[in-house]
Amino acid sequence: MERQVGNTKLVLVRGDITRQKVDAVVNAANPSLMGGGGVDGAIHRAGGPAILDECRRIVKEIGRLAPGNAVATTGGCLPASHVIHTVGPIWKGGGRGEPQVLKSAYVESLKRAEELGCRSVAFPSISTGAYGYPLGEAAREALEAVITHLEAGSPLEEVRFVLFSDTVLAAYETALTRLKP
Ligand code: AR6
Repeated sequence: MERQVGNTKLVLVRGDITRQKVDAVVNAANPSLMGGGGVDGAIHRAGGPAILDECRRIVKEIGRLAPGNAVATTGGCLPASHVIHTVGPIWKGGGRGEPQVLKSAYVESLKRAEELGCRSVAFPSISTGAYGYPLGEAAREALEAVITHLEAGSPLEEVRFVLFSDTVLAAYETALTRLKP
């Protein structure tokens, strides 16, 4: 599924984020930036040790990465030149600022991509695996945040959501269909 938002093409596909030929891929990391399971594990495995080396340097400099923030490293051996590491919220029922933190994770990641001069960026479905955010709600927050940011004007040509299963893709397609054009 695709939708034009301002100057940017918004695309939803099923796939593996480590294989995307885009300028930057976003990692659903944790505050330690030292790797983990899910998409984080896949990115470090496929991208090799150069990514973790840069993460170590960043943590030395700024400490742990707060949820809702984002930092960039090399893409190592990935097809993407850059990895943007962000931390989504851990779902605790929805009353602890989870929607705001999730939106911030997307918007801060878009800002890092724009600062790097990227033309294309790929996102996974942040927080909907180990962090337990309900899929339908996360899809709506994610798309709203990205669309609002792009409508304000962005040099990005493509923002791609790379969703790991038919179920996750369907949730994002439903959420996008429900959002007004
Ligand atoms: N490509 C695209 N999506 C993927 C891939 C992949 N290769 N692998 C998994 N997913 P999760 P979170 C999907 O758990 O909920 C880590 O341990 C997955 O099916 O990766 O933000 C970190 O270190 C799901 O739809 O991220 C943190 O501790 C989505 O990616 C914690 O997990 C997100 O699932 C972050 O949890």
